Amino acid sequence: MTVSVVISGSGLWTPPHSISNEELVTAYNAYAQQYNAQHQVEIDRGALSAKPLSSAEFIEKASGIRSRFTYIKDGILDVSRMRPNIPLRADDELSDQAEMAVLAAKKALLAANKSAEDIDVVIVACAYTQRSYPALAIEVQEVLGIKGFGFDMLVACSAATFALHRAYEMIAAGTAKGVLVINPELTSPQVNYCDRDSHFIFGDVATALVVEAAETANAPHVFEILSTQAVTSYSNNIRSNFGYVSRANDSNPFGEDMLFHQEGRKVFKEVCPMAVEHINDHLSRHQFSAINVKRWWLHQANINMNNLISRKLLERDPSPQEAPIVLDTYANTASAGSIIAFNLNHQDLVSGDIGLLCSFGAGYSIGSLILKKQ
Ligand code: CO8
Repeated sequence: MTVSVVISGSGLWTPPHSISNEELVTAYNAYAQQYNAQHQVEIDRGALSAKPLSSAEFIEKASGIRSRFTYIKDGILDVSRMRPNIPLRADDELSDQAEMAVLAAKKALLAANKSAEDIDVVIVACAYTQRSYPALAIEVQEVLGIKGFGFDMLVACSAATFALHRAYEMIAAGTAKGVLVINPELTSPQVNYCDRDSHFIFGDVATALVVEAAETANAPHVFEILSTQAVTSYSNNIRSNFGYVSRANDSNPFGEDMLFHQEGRKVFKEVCPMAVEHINDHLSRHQFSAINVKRWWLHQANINMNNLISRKLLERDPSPQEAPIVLDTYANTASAGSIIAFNLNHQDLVSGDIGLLCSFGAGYSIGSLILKKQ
């Protein structure tokens, strides 16, 4: 018997703090000017490069980002710190990312009209986990009182979609009855707020989705997963060298290459055509083309990337309703971006409408799901 698998609820937890481009640029420029004054001699000698100044106008034009949410604001705008000041929690306290995950998960359960007894798998999928073990998913499982099992998975920008693929397969195979896919994207600790080219890109958020069989779903907004498709292709153009081997390498745990860094132009040029080809290929498996898609919940890294991809697919500009953008307020939230777009823009669709959820980015990795409103 073929099991119809659905997404029956979504949750979005938005952190209480936000930082505008202007605030971020003011702090960065003060830091850069202080750095340049302190290193004037080496800069004049050519031993060091001066830190260039950032601009709020550039950021908005180049990325579509106007502000970002942060889990903790304290420290990020402090010129003598330039990183969030997140208090250390004891082992017997709830960890930061588990807290974010639980807040989003509760909202997803509510939207899906489900409780802990209906779930038997928890997947925490995001770009970073704050520790290796015990898995955050198991901590979240314990807090929510879920029986069964949980695991963490990291696929950077595609963690959320790749986790949804795993959830789909588990429900289809009958090895799970209800899966919670949660994306606590705590990106701010990995952002280099001293780097003009990347200080503006990321924000914090947590999203969650409930995946179950259609026959158990009883929520008002249910989307059947018609199919999934994924591809990866190795690239060093988006990289973080942060990892547990640093201690044995004697490398600096605060070094710049331990933080997010990228060749943004190359990423833009290489990922856009990959994404277009991937999406067209996925749609063609159903004899669909772009005109059959009512809603595009695309990865949210850069508005110009989304516009280019949408134009290539549709041969016209999409309306803001067709391909919603959340970058302006949320910035790039790693794997959660397309899920935020889904969360905020799915209730108006009617039975039979087709939507496409797609992530693209670091790895490189692309993950898509074709969804049909029930
Ligand atoms: N202010 C003023 N000027 C600037 C700034 C700034 N902040 N930054 C760069 N410039 C300057 C550059 O130095 C350059 O000057 P010049 O022409 O003199 O050399 C000029 O502006 C143009 O620079 P770029 O060519 O780099 O500018 P772009 O138009 O390409 O825009 C972007 C830069 C916005 C980074 C763009 O290239 C981009 O978005 N590319 C795609 C990036 C992308 O999708 N990356 C994936 C992100 S990774 C991901 O989604 C998940 C990773 C895991 C999570 C990580 C969590 C921390």
